[in-house]
Amino acid sequence: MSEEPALDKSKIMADNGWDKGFVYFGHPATETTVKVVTAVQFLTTQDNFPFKKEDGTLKHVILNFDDKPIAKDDEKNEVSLGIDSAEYKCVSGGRTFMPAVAIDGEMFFESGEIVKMLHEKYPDSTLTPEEKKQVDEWIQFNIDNTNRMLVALKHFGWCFMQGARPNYVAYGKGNKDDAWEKELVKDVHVFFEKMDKHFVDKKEPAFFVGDKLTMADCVMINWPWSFHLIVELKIEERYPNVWKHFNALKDKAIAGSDAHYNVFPYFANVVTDLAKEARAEGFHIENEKHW
Ligand SMILES: N[C@@H](CCC(=O)N[C@@H](CS)C(=O)NCC(=O)O)C(=O)O
Repeated sequence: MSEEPALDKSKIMADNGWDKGFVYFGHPATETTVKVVTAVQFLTTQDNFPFKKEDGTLKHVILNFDDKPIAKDDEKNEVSLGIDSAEYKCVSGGRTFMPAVAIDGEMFFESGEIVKMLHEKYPDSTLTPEEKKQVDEWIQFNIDNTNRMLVALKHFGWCFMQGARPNYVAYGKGNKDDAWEKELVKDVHVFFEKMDKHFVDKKEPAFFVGDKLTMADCVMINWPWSFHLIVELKIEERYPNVWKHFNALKDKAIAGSDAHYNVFPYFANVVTDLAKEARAEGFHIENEKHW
């Protein structure tokens, strides 16, 4: 009986040119990858970021939700890979989630941690010390809340589509009691309320800090869109200043955000369709008993 030879991470990295330069892995439409894609696009406007698409030192590997091996489309100049493929599991140390970044072969994970690392490694010299402090605070606020907010999105939304995947099986309809759900919704409320208060009197509603794009916007970019589309949270009604901010930033169409704003809704439509009946029966983040 012949066994498949074990995959070798260094070989996969070297064979694909991922051992040198900057490589980011993920599907740009997704709520976690968009943070990294917009952050990387933002960095390409800074002189201290040494990687460029034109000279091949900046590469994007598109991850899809399947188990297909590495595929190169020379016409589109795209490389893609399945998140459940043996190759991705090998280079990611067994992780089956996105995004990831490789810098000269060293792998980094966790969207919020990646943006924090990039912000520290390639600082934005246009920020005043006070602005930098605020950007740092939003980056940390995102890190502190990411997993909890993703649990809410999984439980009330993504499970309808992804429920069989290992990272989702604990959540979804019938898997948690009322008290657990109420606590979760309370945390979602505290999270959005903080953002809503921040934007009440802000003159430039598009951006979190000052009147220009910063890493704070990249790292926080997905939340209103995710909760609006995936769990049908009534953001406009409950958090009108967040909604005003969301629309103002969306109108700016910042580099790297296009797929998230325009392709992500297709995933969301699938979730919404699958969730319709359960939501009508009361399994809904908006169920009054949680508020
Ligand atoms: N805490 C991780 C979460 C990553 C995550 O959940 N990514 C989703 C896509 S938005 C994913 O890959 N899900 C597939 C899975 O968990 O099986 C991060 O922020 O990077």
